[in-house]
Amino acid sequence: MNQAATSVGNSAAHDAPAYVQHAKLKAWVKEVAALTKPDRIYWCDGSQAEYDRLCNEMVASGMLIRLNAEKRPESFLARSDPDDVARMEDRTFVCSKNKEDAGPNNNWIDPVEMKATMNRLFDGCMRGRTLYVIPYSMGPLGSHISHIGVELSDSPYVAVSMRVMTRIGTPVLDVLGEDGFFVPCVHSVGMPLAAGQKDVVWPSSKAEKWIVHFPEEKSIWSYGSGYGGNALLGKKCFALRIASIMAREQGWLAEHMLILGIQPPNGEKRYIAAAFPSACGKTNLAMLIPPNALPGWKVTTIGEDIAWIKPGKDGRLYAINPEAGAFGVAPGTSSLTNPNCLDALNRNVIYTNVAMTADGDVWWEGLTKTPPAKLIDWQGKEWTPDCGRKAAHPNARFTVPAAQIPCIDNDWENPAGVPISAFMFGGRRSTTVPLVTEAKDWVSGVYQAATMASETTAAATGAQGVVRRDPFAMLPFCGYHFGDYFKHWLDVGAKLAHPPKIYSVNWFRLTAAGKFLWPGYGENMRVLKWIVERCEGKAGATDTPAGNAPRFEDIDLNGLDISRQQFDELMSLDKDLWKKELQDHDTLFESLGSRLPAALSEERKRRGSNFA
Ligand code: TSX
Ligand code: MN
Repeated sequence: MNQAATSVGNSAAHDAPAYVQHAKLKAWVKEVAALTKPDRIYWCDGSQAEYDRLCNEMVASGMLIRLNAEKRPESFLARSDPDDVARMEDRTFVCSKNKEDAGPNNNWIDPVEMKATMNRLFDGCMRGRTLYVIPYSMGPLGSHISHIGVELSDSPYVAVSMRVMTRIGTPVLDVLGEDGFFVPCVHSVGMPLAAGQKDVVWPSSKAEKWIVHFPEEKSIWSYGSGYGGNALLGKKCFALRIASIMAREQGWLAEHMLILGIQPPNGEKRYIAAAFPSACGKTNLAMLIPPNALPGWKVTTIGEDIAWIKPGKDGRLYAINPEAGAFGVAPGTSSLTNPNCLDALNRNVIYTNVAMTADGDVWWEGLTKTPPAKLIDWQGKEWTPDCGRKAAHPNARFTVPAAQIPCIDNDWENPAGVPISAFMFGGRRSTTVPLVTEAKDWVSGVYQAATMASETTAAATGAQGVVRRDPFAMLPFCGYHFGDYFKHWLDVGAKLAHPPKIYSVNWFRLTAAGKFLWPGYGENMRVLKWIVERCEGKAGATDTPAGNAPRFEDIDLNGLDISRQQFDELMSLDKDLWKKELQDHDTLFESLGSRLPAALSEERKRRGSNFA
């Protein structure tokens, strides 16, 4: 970005503005500035005017393209460097003092060594740039379930994205007061500018990228990437990895879950929290539209990616969405798969790595059945349907305020949270796992969640149909040892007077001929209805080795063309496949060593004899 177009730093000589009352925050910003040596420091106030100004500056620098004002008002397109397009799990580290505490589910480097590496990399790394100070709240301001972070970043794209995804600015400093707790987060794209050096459109480090967490300090350092979860540190780094550690210490849960509200035609509204690995359609489920065949049922959205969940004095669990926006995968999102989401994307959106039409609209694979005859692809190159390349990057994203989701729940910003009636754990499984089962008790439900798995899709990994264990859909996000995490879940449940019921679901089972047995999408409402009616004590089930399962007559299939025989296939348990499945559970459990809770190995033994 050229200097003339850059926000004037609002703190002369690197001093904080007078309204900043928090001595430790001021000292930390000074310390990081002394290390990183930015040209300017800018404290974000979080206002609309500031957001507009930063976006305009990025349009001037070429980092953002303003989209068609009629078709996509107040919306922008960013094109990242082709080497900076996704989270980097192999560059993500949890640097606990004790290696064992990070567990087999995390990369680990000794924190003393890592601090030395960070001090070397960050020395002078913001030269020629502005350091943005971004105070943010994860969760509604002042909620007893919320927590505050402060991200220091040299990317204006991060500053504006954080304003969409979290609550930022001076109101956060007001809540923080003189000595409130915050999670310090330092981020640099890792490309300092020499005097007079022209910037590139998407600065990032070619040499090295690091996403680093210090559990004991509760701090986050990220270097070299400007993309998504690598750079918007409130999301995966804080709200999942660091928050999962805080949650264990403090007796709550930080989970990779959507939260939806279900209003039956006659009856009490219920909330369900659900965990799915990537490529299972979590955002689609969070915004589901019930089929006409189930009149009167309504679904609303609290959140579509992360849930912070705390036990209440009444013995129930209460959840908030710590985020204020959605950073979702664009490809595959359409008026067929997710009309609510598509409506939300009409205005005030930051798109990253989607394709652009000649008239400044956006396009991605799956948006329309027939692609436009000509596009500018995600790399800025001319594109035609027969050119053999994707128009949008498969991990192209939209960044949209949650308030714009048409089905957003009235209580989505309720500081008290919403009471959770049930947890759902799902995966993409072509065989073995039935459409839905209910765990008989909390321990059995935790076992189901701990052993959940998903088949990889070609889009994600290049390899199709490989089963990967992804406990609680937290494999890339749990900030500590999975054995300790399972134990924490067991402990939380044991203390609850009214624990939520726990369900396993699978929308993706195939016939022998490779056809989907279940229509999915809005029709998943039938499964949600059965779950709500189970919570009300109204729906029936039969006892199976995999848990309580709906019989054909227990689940409302009215208006669906599914025979009893097809339903039985969808729900069937294959003894040989389950024996193999249980052996795979053993492999996971063995990797956890002595930190595997005894209650789970006992549950494993019970299941072994159930399937014998
Ligand atoms: O998001 C999905 N959900 C959840 C929706 C609330 N997807 C897309 C997954 C990729 C992100 C699904 N795909 C779902 C689903 O429930 N089910 C399927 C599989 C499927 C795909 C197409 C059809 C049926 C099932 N139907 C036809 O092709 C006509
Ligand atoms: Mn996610």
